Amino acid sequence: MGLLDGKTALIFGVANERSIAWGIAQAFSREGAELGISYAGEALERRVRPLAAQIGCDFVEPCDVASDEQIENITAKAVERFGKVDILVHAIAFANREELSGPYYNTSRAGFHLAMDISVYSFTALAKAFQPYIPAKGALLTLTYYGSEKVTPNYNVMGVAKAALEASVRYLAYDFGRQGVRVNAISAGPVRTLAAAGVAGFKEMYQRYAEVAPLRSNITAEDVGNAAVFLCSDLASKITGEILFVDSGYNILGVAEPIE
Ligand code: NAD
Ligand code: 0WE
Repeated sequence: MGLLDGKTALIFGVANERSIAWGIAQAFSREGAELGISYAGEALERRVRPLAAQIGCDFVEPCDVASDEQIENITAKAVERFGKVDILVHAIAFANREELSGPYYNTSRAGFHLAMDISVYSFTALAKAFQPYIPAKGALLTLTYYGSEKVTPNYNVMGVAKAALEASVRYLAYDFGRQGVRVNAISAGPVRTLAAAGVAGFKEMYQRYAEVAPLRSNITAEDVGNAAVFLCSDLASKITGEILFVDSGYNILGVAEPIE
């Protein structure tokens, strides 16, 4: 008996085996969901297809979420294949690298728009496209980070984007509530994925996190996958519009104790 038996889930944002989306896909598969996976562009196909095969998933489709046309296409393909989509997971973010260091006030207009389009609007665009095909008891899920609430040096425009994404979760939760569909986010602690690689100061911040967080531990994509199973399963049937921290308790701290 799996927690997601009989449910169809479409997961956006698998880039490689370190992706949080991949941790979610594995956990969903373990719990009995029928899966579809979407990736950003042709270049990723040779990485993503073999991963999908590992969990017996053969619905593997590209979708650049900057394109309304590609969102329409994948919606049509998913509906043709599955007939309905119970669960949609959005694990996508992007800002130009130059926006992720130095002072926030140097953010360019174009860089601001791009970060908002890919990291925020895309969740709303997917919600809109799939709305007619998500039955009651369905769930939408996105991924956020604490830099939306408190300053994380260099996170910059992404922090502003995540604040807008979290507000989108609440507005979407209101809209979808009438059809019995829930909308939530997981706020994950730092994970060493492609999107974290090469970020100025990430390594130091990641190490310090495990020293100061209440659970004295970093988090993994598997931890996020397990929380995602809960939020998208009927166990969470009255939880919507919520931001659930999977962060070893880091966000409750007022002051980090100095390390000896
Ligand atoms: P990742 O690089 O594995 O995943 C990011 C994904 O976004 C990639 O699959 C990439 O292809 C996709 N993407 C970027 N532009 C796209 C576009 N135009 N169209 C479609 N897809 C596009 O990194 P990740 O850390 O697994 O990131 C997944 C989510 O988790 C992001 O929303 C990120 O902000 C969030 N998050 C990450 C961390 C962390 O420390 N890694 C912490 C909290 C939240
Ligand atoms: O949401 C994220 C990753 C966001 C991200 C990262 C990149 C790096 C490479 C979005 N776009 C890009 N574009 C690139 O070209 N995280 C929560 C991980 C992360 O990223 C940071 C962090 C943390 C934590 C960036 C600066 C400071 C801290």
